[in-house]
Amino acid sequence: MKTYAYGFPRLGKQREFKRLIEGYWAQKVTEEELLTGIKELNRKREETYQKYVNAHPQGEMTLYDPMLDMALLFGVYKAETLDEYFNLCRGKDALEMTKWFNTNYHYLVPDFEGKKPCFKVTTPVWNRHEGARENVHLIAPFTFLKLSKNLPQEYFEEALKELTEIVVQYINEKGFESVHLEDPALVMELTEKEWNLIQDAYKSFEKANAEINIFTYYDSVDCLQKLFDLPVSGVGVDFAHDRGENLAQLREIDPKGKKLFAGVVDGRNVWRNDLFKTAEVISELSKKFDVVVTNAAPLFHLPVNLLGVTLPEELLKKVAFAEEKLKELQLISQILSGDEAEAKEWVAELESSFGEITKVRERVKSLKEEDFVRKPSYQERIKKQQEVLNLPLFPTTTIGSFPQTEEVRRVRLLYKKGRLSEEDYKTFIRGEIAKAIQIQEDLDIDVFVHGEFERTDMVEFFAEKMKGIATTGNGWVISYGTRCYRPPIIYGDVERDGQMTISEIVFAQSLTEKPVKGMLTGPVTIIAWSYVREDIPTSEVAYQIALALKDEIKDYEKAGIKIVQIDEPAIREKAPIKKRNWDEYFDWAIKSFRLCHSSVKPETQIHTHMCYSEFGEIINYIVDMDFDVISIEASRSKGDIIETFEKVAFDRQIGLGVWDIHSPYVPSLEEMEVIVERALKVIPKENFWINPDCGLKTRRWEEVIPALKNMITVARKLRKT
Ligand code: THG
Ligand code: ZN
Repeated sequence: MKTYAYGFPRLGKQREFKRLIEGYWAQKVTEEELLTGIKELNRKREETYQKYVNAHPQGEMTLYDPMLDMALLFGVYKAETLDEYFNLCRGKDALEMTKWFNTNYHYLVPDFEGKKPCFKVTTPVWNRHEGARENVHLIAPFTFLKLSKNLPQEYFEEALKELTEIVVQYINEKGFESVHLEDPALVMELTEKEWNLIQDAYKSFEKANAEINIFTYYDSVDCLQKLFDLPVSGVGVDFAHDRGENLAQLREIDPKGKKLFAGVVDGRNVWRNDLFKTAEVISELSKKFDVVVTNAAPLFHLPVNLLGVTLPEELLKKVAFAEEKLKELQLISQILSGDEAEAKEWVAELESSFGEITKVRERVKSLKEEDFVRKPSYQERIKKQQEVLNLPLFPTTTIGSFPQTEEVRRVRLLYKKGRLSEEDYKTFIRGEIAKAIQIQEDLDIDVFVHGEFERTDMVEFFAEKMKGIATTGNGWVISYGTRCYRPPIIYGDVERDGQMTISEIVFAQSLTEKPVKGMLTGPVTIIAWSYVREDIPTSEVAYQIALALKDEIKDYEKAGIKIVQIDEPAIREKAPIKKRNWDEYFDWAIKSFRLCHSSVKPETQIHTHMCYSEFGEIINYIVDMDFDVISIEASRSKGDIIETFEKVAFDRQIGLGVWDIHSPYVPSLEEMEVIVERALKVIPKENFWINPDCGLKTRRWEEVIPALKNMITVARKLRKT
């Protein structure tokens, strides 16, 4: 049985990718050092593949993002120098960034600016295909165009045809022997028209003098037979996240002589594969298909390998990161050739339960419908909240975090490494909180935050505080560009191991008369940015986390905290790719949020925050979360958001971001006022808050203070009119 793998992380075990590229940006690494360093890193990646599998793509390495590389290769943008290349990635002329399907990876969005595209083969500064001949990595034309923006509908058909032809021309000119073509957009819910366009355009692959294998992943393909009808050599499908829909179709499909790249090893979650069960499926499929065993989705959603990872011993025997996933492909192939010894050892611990079954299971089981419902109604409780809080019209606040200065980071690291005592660390954090409170007093903000100086990544912070969630120490994954995070692993029943955030919030509140917001990360976001157990339903995990947060909120109330914010920035990204699966997802996602706050006092005000601008399709679900106040991003695409709120009956309070914190630019009074004026046409002024559009941890105080000053002035002027 042949094995194949793709999408191995480019980051490097020591995060070499980040060091090289950020080093180049800081002018500490020369162009030549960067390019040789990246090539060396890629060589190591390819060596790792070769240790375990028969074949892998070539030319996968990018300097920032594969979508950008496609756009450059086929003439959508131009980059003849490295600086031109990176200007498209960051800084004021950078492309917009958005989530890659339902993952936490962000890609650069090619923008056609409403014009008719014109493609041509170019040789960009970063020639990722240099020396590549076999399984040369490309993003397929359909996915590329589908994920781009401002390509007018009337040009789509022609663009798809043209781009496909150009891709074929490129393949032939370069003399590639085989091509690895990634087409994950084929798992979206496509119209019949789209399928026709694809079939029509992809006819051009007949003219390619290379074997073309087309890979889909992250979900099932609705019309899988259509892919086997295409003039390609092989089709790759995902068996890990397809709800069984791919396998069911394959049983009926006519292979038409195509290879089946059976994606059986999960590329998105860390759990070890049930190798013998997988081998059975492969045996069955082999009767009909020429099968190649592969991963179900690119492996870059996983850390490089388990070396030096700080997980409990028992957990280590149950998980696999990217390199171990390659090993699993090898083991499946061994089983199929009758060699079972090593595979048996690998799965030996799979059945054993891990982590104790705790009382939280009972607590979740005994939940009733009324536990998800907050009483009294919003209209009644908002009056009580207003009596307690006594806020002016157009209340001002910030989202949660304040700048994480060099010093904050340095001191936190010292503490983590054990070189600073807990007491000294706490004193330092309290000092930072006190400074932040004073700054907010001086600015005369209405609702305060403590600044989150004790938190690195918000999800990792809560993971460390909760039982049943492990953190990995060095399990880094790229979120976008060179930015990384370490997803925790939710392996057991989740419970609060004592208070998590109370002491910092209460300390902050003790310094001021103004209300300080309690700050929590919601269940869906904790799940979305972690690896989650699969032995119980995700909904149950969400309710366990919600109960922990619920207890935390009770403690806030006991300590006199009057406002609690539960952030859910990931609620949109975690939604399934196919909309027909949305109701099921949003049902538990919303209920988990409601469970957090359902038993708070009427006068406790519940806020939430989400940071993206496409609310149109989810607004009705969002309303159902039953918060009192929501703050959302608006400063980039104000128009769309305001339109959305015109269409629904939205009776809650809302803070539209009047300042885009993603750039160091300090907006003027006038710019903020434009946003407010437009919004006030659809949102009653009694419901309107004034705030930035996201947390301020990536900004510097030098930008924060003047921008907040302008924000306060806007609110004051509004109150006078
Ligand atoms: N946390 C997690 N996921 C996220 C976000 C987050 N996904 C979406 C959004 N925010 C954007 N993602 C990131 C991820 C990482 C960083 C910024 C935005 C970042 N990381 C530091 C780095 O790479 O240098 C890591 C620093 C450290 O912890 O040592 O800046 O907030 N889970
Ligand atoms: Zn945000």
